[in-house]
Amino acid sequence: MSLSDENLIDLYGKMLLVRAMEEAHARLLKEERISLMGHFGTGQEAVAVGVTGPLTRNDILFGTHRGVGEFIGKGMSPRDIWLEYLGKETSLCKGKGGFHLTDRKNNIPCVPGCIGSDFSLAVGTALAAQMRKTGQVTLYFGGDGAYGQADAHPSMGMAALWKLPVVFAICNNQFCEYSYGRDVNPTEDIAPRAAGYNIPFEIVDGQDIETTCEAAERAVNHARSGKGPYVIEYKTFRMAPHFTGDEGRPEYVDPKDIEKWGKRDPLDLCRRKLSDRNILTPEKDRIMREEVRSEVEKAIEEAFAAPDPTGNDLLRDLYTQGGISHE
Ligand SMILES: Cc1ncc(C[n+]2csc(CCOP(=O)(O)OP(=O)(O)O)c2C)c(N)n1
Repeated sequence: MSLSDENLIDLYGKMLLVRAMEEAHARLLKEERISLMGHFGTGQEAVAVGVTGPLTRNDILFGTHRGVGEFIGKGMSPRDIWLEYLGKETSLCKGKGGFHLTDRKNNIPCVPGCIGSDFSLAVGTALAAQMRKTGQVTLYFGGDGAYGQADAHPSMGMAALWKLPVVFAICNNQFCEYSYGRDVNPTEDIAPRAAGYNIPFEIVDGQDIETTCEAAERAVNHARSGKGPYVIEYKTFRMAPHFTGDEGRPEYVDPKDIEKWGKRDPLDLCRRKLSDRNILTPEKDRIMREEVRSEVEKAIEEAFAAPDPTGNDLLRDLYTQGGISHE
């Protein structure tokens, strides 16, 4: 099974957009036009874009602090992200979100500051979908570090017991902040823990967009068809430092790993596939990159020009009635 030409080029475009967004973020920090730090997902684009590939807008995403991949994949626009990053009055959270992206219209409830504290929220949205029979799947997308948090286990246990429509996806980028996973995890793989809850799991290559998206498709179909939760572990590597304030401290990263994983950059791999299928020429690639870059620049300039919130705006909309929407 392989993705259609149309699907593959669409996912490539999304990965280009993710990388361009994060490169622009880095540049604006360097130029001192912004002070918002970033945790970039360079090298992990095929995981974040692939895992969200099979989701509909109606499905629910719990994403991570690392970059914009899954948010772009779920449908957030560069404009909405930059308005949020710059804390503008016209942003989705009217200046209250920052880099913890939240987008009600795309069913992205929150990114918590406390890693892994949202596992039980994902079980809650999956339970609500099951009770309301909405057909929605919840995707909980977290790092290998997040899956070491205590709340992961009762959440997986309840999801399995009640056969809830939730996919637990693990982005194993081999780091938890400043430590290699091998120094903090007793096992090399995280996903087999699912067996303890009788949840099916698989472990797949995180660099190949077809593999990442197809694994997500199997998981989402399983959850949507009423069979309960599913776990996928994506093997990838964090090419960026933990965060933008960490640039000068890469001493804990083995340069051999950077060299090895750099050879399997997900954008390069996808470009090669597209070229092998004769659907991407170097010229078309150049045009796609240019279009993506100008889309990002336009979003940034629009966000800079947007109004800032007033003191009163910051006290508005702190409580809501309703919650997750469903069609
Ligand atoms: C409960 C908690 N402990 C520590 C932190 C600080 N922290 C922020 S990101 C991060 C690393 C999390 O690792 P992982 O989930 O693997 O994601 P990655 O950063 O590798 O993408 C840590 C420890 C936090 N935000 N919350």
